[in-house]
Amino acid sequence: NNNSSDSRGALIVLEGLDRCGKTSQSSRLLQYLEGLGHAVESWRFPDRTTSVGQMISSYLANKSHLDDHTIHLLFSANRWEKRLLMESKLKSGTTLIIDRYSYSGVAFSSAKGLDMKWCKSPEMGLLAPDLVLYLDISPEKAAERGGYGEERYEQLEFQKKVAQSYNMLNDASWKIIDATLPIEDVEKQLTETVLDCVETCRKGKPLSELWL
Ligand code: 2DT
Repeated sequence: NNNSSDSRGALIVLEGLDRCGKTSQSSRLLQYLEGLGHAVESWRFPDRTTSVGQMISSYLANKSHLDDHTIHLLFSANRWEKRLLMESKLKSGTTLIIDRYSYSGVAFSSAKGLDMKWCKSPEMGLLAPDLVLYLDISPEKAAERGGYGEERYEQLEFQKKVAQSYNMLNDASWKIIDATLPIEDVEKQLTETVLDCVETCRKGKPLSELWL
């Protein structure tokens, strides 16, 4: 088994535009790793279950209005309130698969015109992902998949700006995956990369912090 006391879990993040397939791929990854006997959990941000998360949820549903900076800081606070738990899970050997993280935070807020450096600053000190899987799809193709919901941000013009912001964020931890391939092909690419990452972390790669 991969769970000796001195080995840690991997922090794996899925990012991408709305309708890129993040959510179905994270549940496939979860099942896959569980099937191999790994300790693994799947999380998502925003975490709408906390009181900060409920404020975010109401904002996204257009039930409340907040200044752009204010909502940005709430998204960040929603990650900070999970940081301790995240670190202890990882240190105890559990791999976390996270649907959206700080990159969504920066990409969506800077797409509104907020300064990117300002957007990154409240993320400083959060745990840095070991791997960011970016599910790459054009905004037009994502829109064709149909069913943007009713939430704020789920509009083609805005998603185009988000895509541009994402393009400025990719660093060494990123792996860009063609999200237009058939779902099984996307999954295959993800599982290969993820296994590699889990192994590297298990062998003692140190945890690090944003912003790298
Ligand atoms: P979901 O549809 O995946 O629940 O996301 N968002 C998300 C931000 O603007 N900032 C953030 O920090 C995060 C994590 C992306 C809800 C929407 O919230 C956006 C889509």
